[in-house]
Amino acid sequence: MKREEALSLVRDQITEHRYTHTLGVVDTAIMLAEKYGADVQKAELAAIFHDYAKFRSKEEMAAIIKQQKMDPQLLSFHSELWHAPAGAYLVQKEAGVTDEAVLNAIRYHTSGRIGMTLLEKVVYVADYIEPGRRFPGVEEVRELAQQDLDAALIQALKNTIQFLMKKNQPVYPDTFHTYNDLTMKKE
Ligand code: DGI
Ligand code: FE
Ligand code: FE
Ligand code: FE
Repeated sequence: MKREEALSLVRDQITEHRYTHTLGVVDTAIMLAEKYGADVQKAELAAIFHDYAKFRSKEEMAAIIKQQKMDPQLLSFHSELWHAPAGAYLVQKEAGVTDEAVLNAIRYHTSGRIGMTLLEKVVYVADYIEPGRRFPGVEEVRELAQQDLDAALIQALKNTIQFLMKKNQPVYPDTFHTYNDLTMKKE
């Protein structure tokens, strides 16, 4: 699919603010893919579609998670997590994206997973550091992303887990598993 066609499909699904965020993720994902040797076109496509389902109703996303037999635990955790797996499904169904590597980068862009691919890491980190993001700790992750993608990803996960814990919110197990997996692999 061409960039412009994909962008116009996404633009109809999300708010203007979220669309601006998406354009930032696209630029950042392309930059990181070039830097770390990921497939640039796949990174671009995954970034364009990563928040496709962000404004679907909770009811629709929960129904998809049940019908498609996704991790049922998701439903016990914050609904903010649902747009990633539900989005991968909807992008396949409605936009006709079939590339599993691209769909997985969408599916795991919020929680991560054990054994993340380079493409998945690129999209995860791009989502976290795109130029429109302004939250405590983002600058540190931006700097790490210039040197070491895994270090940037670990720091982003750490910030997310700490942020959730400070608010007394539960942390989805895959978020912890991803943090542990990457931290144990680092020498
Ligand atoms: O969709 P975005 O805002 O661009 O970013 P995202 O998809 O990475 O994250 C969406 C939200 O999900 C964010 O506010 C943090 C939250 N989140 C990420 N991991 C977890 C989580 N929430 C819970 N409860 N548990 C998690 O493990
Ligand atoms: Fe998202
Ligand atoms: Fe993210
Ligand atoms: Fe996003």
